[in-house]
Amino acid sequence: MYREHISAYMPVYLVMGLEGHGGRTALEIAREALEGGVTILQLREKNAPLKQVLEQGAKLRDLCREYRVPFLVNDRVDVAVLLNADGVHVGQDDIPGLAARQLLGGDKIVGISAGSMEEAEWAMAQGADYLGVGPVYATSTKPDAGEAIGTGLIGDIARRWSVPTVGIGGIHSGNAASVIQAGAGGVAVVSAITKQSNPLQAAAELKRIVLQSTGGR
Ligand code: TZP
Ligand code: MG
Repeated sequence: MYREHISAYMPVYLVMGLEGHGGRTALEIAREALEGGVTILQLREKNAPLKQVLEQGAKLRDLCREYRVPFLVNDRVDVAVLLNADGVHVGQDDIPGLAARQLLGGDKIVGISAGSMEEAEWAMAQGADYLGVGPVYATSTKPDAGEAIGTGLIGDIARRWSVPTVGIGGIHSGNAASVIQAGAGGVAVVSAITKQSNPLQAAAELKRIVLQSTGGR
């Protein structure tokens, strides 16, 4: 049901893992972020045992349901199915979008990463519901993210397709407006929310900036 309104969920896209929240639980951080106005949440957990991912993922999913925001799973279509998530986000080397959709069904969201026009073309051919474009700026959250690409690709994509996009990589309240002005429908962030002492306030500030910068779009 979220899929048909996907662009409405782009503004503040929270990407988070289960660990590394400075003594706080992922669930606590997520609740505050949702309270602050996060519009979609992606569980991106690369290390934890699957048992833990399923247990904690179910709690995050229920929390997202409470706040009526889509809950997505990074990479793992099997985990998304088991958790009855609202969709997946996959990279260029993960399960292809069309295959993910085959497993998930037509009402689920399939988001795909793109760091170049060629990758965007592939993502569009794979039926992406939205594109995660980046890394826009330098980030230490994903060491293998590659060189920052800036906001140019976001504009190029917006001129070519009507697909919603989120910028990702090194985005914070100081540069979020540029990402939106370039044509993105939202900003996807990890540290700008999860690493802040007040995730609620951080999310609310990002939302204010994004909504202000989208103007009438
Ligand atoms: N994909 C491209 S950059 C990135 C991911 C998952 C990490 C973004 O993290 P941060 O902390 O918002 O820079
Ligand atoms: Mg991936």
